[in-house]
Amino acid sequence: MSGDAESSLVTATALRARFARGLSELYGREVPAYTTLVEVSEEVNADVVARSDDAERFGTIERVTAERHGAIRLGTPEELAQVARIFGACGMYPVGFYDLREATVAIPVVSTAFRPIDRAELAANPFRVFTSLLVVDDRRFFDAPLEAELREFLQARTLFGDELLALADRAEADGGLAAPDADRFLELATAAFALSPEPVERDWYARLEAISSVAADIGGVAGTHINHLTPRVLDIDDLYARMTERGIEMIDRIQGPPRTDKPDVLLRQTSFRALAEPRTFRDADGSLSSGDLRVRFGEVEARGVALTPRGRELYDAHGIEAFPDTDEELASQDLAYYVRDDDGRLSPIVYEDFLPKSAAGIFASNLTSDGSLDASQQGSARDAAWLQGVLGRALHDPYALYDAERAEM
Ligand code: OOG
Ligand code: NI
Repeated sequence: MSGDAESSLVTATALRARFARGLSELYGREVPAYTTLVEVSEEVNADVVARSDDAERFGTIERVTAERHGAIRLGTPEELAQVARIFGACGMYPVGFYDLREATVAIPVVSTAFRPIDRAELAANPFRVFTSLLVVDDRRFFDAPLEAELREFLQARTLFGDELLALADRAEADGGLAAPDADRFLELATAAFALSPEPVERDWYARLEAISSVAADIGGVAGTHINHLTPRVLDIDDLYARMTERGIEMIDRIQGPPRTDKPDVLLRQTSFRALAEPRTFRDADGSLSSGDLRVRFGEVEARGVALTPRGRELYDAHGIEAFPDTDEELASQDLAYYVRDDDGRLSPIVYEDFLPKSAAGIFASNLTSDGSLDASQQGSARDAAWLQGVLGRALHDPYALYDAERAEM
């Protein structure tokens, strides 16, 4: 390819930034309370920047202002492999394996997060999508006849069309797309995550919902959709207070480490309750009627320094109280990841991933029913190797990425 053609390509980095913006506009139209959340987040961030000298220690304000994570939920391995190609076009690769079936309130999914994996790309735009896959053969949730029905329903739908996938593959092979193709790719990719206007089969949805509302949200509807889109905030306690002041009902707590005077670690998240969204239902006699579903909500997060395996072990066993008070100690005790900047000061490596406990808490806080689970049955085996096979591409280990980043500097 000639230099000119190459330089006129819309790069993966640009596609990712535009994709995040496109989804943000879509979600803002669909869930107006999200727009309020973004506005309040921007107010909080501006105030933190105005009052604090080291507001940008976990990333530039430009990065943080544009930063979002999305959550989507899929039904089949094929759908997951396809979405990996779409995200791959945007320079987002699968990182980490999360088994939410092991949570206190078990959710019948396994998950990964698609995100950029190198420092420059994260700095340019860190858009990430927590992506969950329903485990249809987990007998604790679905008996054999229901599994068969689920499979049939899921096989019959197409989430990502051929044109979209062909553009995604071309983008990934060439490192970008020519401008008109980029526009078309982004139009199709964004539309694939819009709420489907297809009527929801009322009885089918209700049967799944009795088992798990997440199962119903995946296997009970014709399309996938953004479940939530999460802005990043520099002071989540302040955000929580301001949202509550505005009369928005938040979940009862902030998930993750409590606030302390120590360096911020990992990830803190909170959300507002899912809102009723009008949907069309099809009843058993074929007639259409309107109703609503509560599955989509607003979440916000604050990010701190990434912990090493040793730091994570300490955190899981003893909580944040067991941590030392300074960056120097966190670094010298190999509890958290840092690099040294040109002046020899420690600069934290931001935690770019998710916390299974918080993820389960976020899922659980928005479940409409407790669901039901047959604990006498065996869960089906799923692990990172299985997921990597489904994805057909490397599933990155988050610690390996943080280690490499630390070693590079
Ligand atoms: C994903 C829940 C996990 C997070 O921020 O931990 C998540 C979902 O609700 O589909 O997004
Ligand atoms: Ni989330």
